[in-house]
Amino acid sequence: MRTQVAIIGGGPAGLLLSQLLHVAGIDSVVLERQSRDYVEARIRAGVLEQVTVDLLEQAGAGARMRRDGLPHGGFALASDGETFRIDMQGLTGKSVMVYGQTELTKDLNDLLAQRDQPVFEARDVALHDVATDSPYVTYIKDGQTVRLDCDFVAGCDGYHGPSRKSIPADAGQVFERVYPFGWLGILADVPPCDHELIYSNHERGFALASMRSATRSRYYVQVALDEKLEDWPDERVWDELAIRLGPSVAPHITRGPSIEKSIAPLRSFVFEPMRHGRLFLAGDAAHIVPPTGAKGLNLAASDVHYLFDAITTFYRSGSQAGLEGYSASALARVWKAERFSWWFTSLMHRFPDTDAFGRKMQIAELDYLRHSKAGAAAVAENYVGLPF
Ligand code: RFL
Ligand code: PHB
Repeated sequence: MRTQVAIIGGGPAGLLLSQLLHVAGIDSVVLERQSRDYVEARIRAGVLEQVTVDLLEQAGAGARMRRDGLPHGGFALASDGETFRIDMQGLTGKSVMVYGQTELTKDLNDLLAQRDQPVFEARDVALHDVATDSPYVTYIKDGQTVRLDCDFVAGCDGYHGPSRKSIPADAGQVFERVYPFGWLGILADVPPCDHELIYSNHERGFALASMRSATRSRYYVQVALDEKLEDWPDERVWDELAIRLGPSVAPHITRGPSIEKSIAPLRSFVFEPMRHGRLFLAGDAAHIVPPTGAKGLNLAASDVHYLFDAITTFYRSGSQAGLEGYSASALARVWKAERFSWWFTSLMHRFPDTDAFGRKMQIAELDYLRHSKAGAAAVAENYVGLPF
């Protein structure tokens, strides 16, 4: 088989890239290890930046998001139960869209299905000769080994996929920070406690009130890394949320049975460069952010923006300039989102070594953001997403 762009991974990055290329008349094949049901059931991100919304529109995948997504012009920060609002719309003129990653994935999969893509349950995907002008990918489908020749390989296979691992160790550098806690997330079919998100710094640890729709809520609490899900029956999660979100929010929390519950560790990670020969990394394959800034999915989309531009420029004009510059352009935006996510995580969580002084610093900084328009504007500008 032959295609122009072999895309490894059918998460948001791979699906969006494939659909944008299709609209531009460029052929691609998406290889996804899991089944469609599995991919669409993974509960992850919920907040889209305007640039991500625009890219989905450009890909022709915006109709349901436009109808069902919830535009948010602000969010609340809470410090030991006292909340104040960051007015994103007023401070930046921009807003974000609350629309689940599951829904975005379904919308893109529906479009790709029209051309029999992605190839689901593609096993043992391996990359070959990516440092040459004739790269290819092999995989096993229904017991048969398939060879897929291509011009370019897009590594969109997430943190654990084979693409980044196929780059020789001496051809790249890893930058990493692992945080000493995780997030326990709960999804429930109950109305959200507020019309906007609430990020809370509490002495018992961080909590977040989020949502997927007017009838579906998503909440998180910071937990120690050795915590087990069995020790967190739903009632305990609701009790903890009520304490950490504070007395002004607690009465508005509607409890209900969880339809999903999981613990995710927090990590900052960047692999540089994001290109090796004809292999281009995009999304979680190249970088991870802690979820506090809601940037992971949005960075995947912004990488795709740069990569799509570079590939279309190459096929239209033969110019390699965009391909040569891809890693540097993408990384400039990645590092700013890494910084914001690291900073917001540091501000809002309880660290095992947070002493009385450290806690006072967090409270003073939150108090500063509450009363300083300049401080709040910097938070808002990063949260809505920096320009390309
Ligand atoms: P994905 O979504 O991990 O997709 C990679 C795909 O590659 C497949 N794959 C393989 N395919 C073939 N062969 C192999 N050997 C393969 N190995 C892996 C996988 O099955 C998968 O389908 O990466 P992508 O596309 O780069 O997208 C990144 C986002 O999914 C991720 O950054 C976000 O979910 C992060 N994130 C959030 N991001 C936001 O922008 N806003 C948020 O509000 C937000 N909240 C979150 C989050 C992530 C979370 N978790 C669970 C880590 C909340 C949580 C709790
Ligand atoms: C979510 O709704 O899953 C969500 C929202 C905001 C974040 C992280 C996760 O910062």
